[in-house]
Amino acid sequence: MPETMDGVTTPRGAWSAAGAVAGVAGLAISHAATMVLTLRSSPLVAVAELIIQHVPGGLAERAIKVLGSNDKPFLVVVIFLIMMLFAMWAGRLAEHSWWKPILVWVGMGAVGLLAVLTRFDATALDYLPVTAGVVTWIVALSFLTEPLHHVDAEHDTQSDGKSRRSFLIRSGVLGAAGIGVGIFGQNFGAKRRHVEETRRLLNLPVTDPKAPRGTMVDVPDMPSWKTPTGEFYKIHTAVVVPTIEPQDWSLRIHGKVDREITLTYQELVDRPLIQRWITLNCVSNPVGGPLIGNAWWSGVLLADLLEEAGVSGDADAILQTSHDGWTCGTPLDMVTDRQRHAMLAIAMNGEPLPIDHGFPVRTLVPGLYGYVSACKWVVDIEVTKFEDFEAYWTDKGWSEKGPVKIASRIDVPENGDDVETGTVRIGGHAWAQHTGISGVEVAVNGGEWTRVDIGSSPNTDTWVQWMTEVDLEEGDHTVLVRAVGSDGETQTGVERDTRPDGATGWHQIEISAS
Ligand SMILES: Nc1nc2c(c(=O)[nH]1)N[C@H]1C(S)=C(S)[C@@H](COP(=O)(O)O)O[C@H]1N2
Ligand SMILES: [Mo]
Repeated sequence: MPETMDGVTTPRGAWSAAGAVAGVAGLAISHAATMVLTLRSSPLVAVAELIIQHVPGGLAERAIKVLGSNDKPFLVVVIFLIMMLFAMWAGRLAEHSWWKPILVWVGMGAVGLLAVLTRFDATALDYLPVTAGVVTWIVALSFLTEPLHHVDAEHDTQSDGKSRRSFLIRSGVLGAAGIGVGIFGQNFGAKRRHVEETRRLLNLPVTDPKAPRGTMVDVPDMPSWKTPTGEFYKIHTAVVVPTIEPQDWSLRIHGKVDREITLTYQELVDRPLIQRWITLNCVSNPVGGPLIGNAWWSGVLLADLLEEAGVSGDADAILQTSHDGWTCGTPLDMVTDRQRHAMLAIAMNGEPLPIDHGFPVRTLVPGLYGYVSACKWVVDIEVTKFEDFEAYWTDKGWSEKGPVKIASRIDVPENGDDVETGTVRIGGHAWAQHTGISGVEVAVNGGEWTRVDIGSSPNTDTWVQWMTEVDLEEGDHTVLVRAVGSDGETQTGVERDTRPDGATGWHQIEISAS
């Protein structure tokens, strides 16, 4: 084909070029996604690692001899070039078929997925960069080749010139966008890595005690009373969580106060610290659900800071704002009450807060659901009135106030489990933060409510574990649990949805004994 396109050699070449540009764009996106999510390595590198892992020893040795320590970068470049060949092939296939290129992209994606998911440190997020890359490939190729479909290679007409120009412009835009996103991802990832490093090097004067004696009941497979940080549930609206260097953090306390306060991280850490066991839970936790955790938190008493600021008489709320713009409103009397121990937390289980749990500083108010109190990455506290603002979730149909409702859960056995007939140990948790739990009752197969053993708790702000033994004959059985608060209130069996202010109802499991 003798004809040339401006800059691109032949129409055939244009289809290949479209494939190559789409290929690079997809790789850039997957790299950006990898960096933003701070996963260890991009899918391309994972493929290289997969190959290295399965290459016969002798061959690997020879490669190392020839290439020295460049063997890995070399492999990555080779894989990149092979992918480019496939990408160009996909581009050429697009001339006559819309689905054949998709098969090529999905095939490459499948290899990438295999590589990232078979790594020993694979996480649930690892499929995201691959998916983002494949989607980009498919969309970018159809975007690029759309003008090419209007080019008539045999007869050069004026409209051909337009289509070609359109193709070149699209390639340029897409290529630049891909590179831009790649660089953003790279920088962002580097920033998170840097904050991660600062966090790791922080030496805070905090402790990390074991669960106090008597808190744990003796039931095999019970989750521990103290939730390991890595297992603590996470809820936030931010797609990309804030990464804040402690030296860049400050908190402004203002509004209806006598003296506005601005605190730096160092000033906060230098203040007297309090440390407490506190159970935090989410208003969206369904009956029996997992959105609850118990940790050892270290921080500064909010009541002290608010006293220094001097709150004015007609205020009834604080409006907290996070670095990412998320907001929540908390009753003022609960954060000025010293006995409630509302705090600006800097550490969780003896370590600086993990980034995902609000590093460097988050709020905790025992007895309130997270959505009205536990502001992560908190940077602003305004003393104000409830009637003067709408917070993030209250604006979306959730209740303005969110006191924790008394609740209980069966952890062992799990719903649907098969157990052996005879004596079966059953265990779980019960909570009513800042009120406390005085008892837990269990009913088997619709029988009478029976009091069971409960573990101890260091304060009323934590959950308690409970356990009992029941005799089960062969067949299906149901177990129900309910808690009794230290205020005498028995947990209601009336079933309510999580919205607007927290679920109610008894947790029930069905198990079968054989
Ligand atoms: N900045 C910010 N803070 C937030 C949220 C959020 O979306 N953004 N979610 C809240 C909700 S709904 C809960 S239940 C808790 C969860 O805290 P965790 O992720 O540390 O378990 O954080 C609260 N603080
Ligand atoms: Mo929540």
